Amino acid sequence: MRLTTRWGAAAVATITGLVLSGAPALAAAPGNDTSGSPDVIGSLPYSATIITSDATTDADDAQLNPDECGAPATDASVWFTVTAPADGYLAADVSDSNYSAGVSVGQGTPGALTWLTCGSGGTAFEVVAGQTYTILAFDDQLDEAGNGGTLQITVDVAPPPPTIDVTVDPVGQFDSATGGAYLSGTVTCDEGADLAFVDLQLTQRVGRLLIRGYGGTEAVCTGEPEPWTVFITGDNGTFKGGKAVNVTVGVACNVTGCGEYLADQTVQLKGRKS
Ligand SMILES: [Ca+2]
Repeated sequence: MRLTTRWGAAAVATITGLVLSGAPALAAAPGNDTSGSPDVIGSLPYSATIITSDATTDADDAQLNPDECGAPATDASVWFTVTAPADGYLAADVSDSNYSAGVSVGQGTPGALTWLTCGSGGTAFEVVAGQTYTILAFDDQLDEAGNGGTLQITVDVAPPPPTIDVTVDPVGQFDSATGGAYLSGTVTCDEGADLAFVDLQLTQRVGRLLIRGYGGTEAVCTGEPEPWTVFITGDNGTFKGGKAVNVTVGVACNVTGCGEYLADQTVQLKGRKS
């Protein structure tokens, strides 16, 4: 599943104008073109293929595209509702459509919808059991062409954002040949994370200088503690034996969102044979 969040300003800036295709003969708008007649998603996982070439956009769409969402367009929009089977997260994915599609999610009745979140290609959203959510799927015109096409939409339960925990060994090593320092530890993050990394900032007072360096590594998320080692060189000098302060940032993301870890600690640097 490929999901991205919101629409970036750079992407919006590329939109120079909409090119609307002529309506083919014998065409008809899909039954869920307007907010008053959504397709009701009965059970999950849900998937559907809908020809949206003759779907239209209207004022109700605008309610689900506030400035915070920022979709360049909500052309060829179609509507769905889904009632959450349990507390947690749902994900709506339209990235397999044959045009640049996006989704936006809200709650309420048509004409009085409260926007929750949106995304190009899809989005995930937190849900409360028994509550009904409105999903709008549309042509966001990032491809600057056409009006809809073949919409492929799936809606399913999604995992919560992954958790991540990082440990840093209290003793690191400095390498007198290079002036760099090795820090090590473990990272524990939930299986299923698409992206995870550990970033480190190491600072050490050496004489009158505050030596500062940065390093990082991608993390493997298995649900178990996995070892990491990072080599950090000082940007403005070399590290020495003694105390140093380390700031650790860990991030792990999945389709729903990201979990973060942030901590600082004192580490002791000891010499290493190079
Ligand atoms: Ca519509």
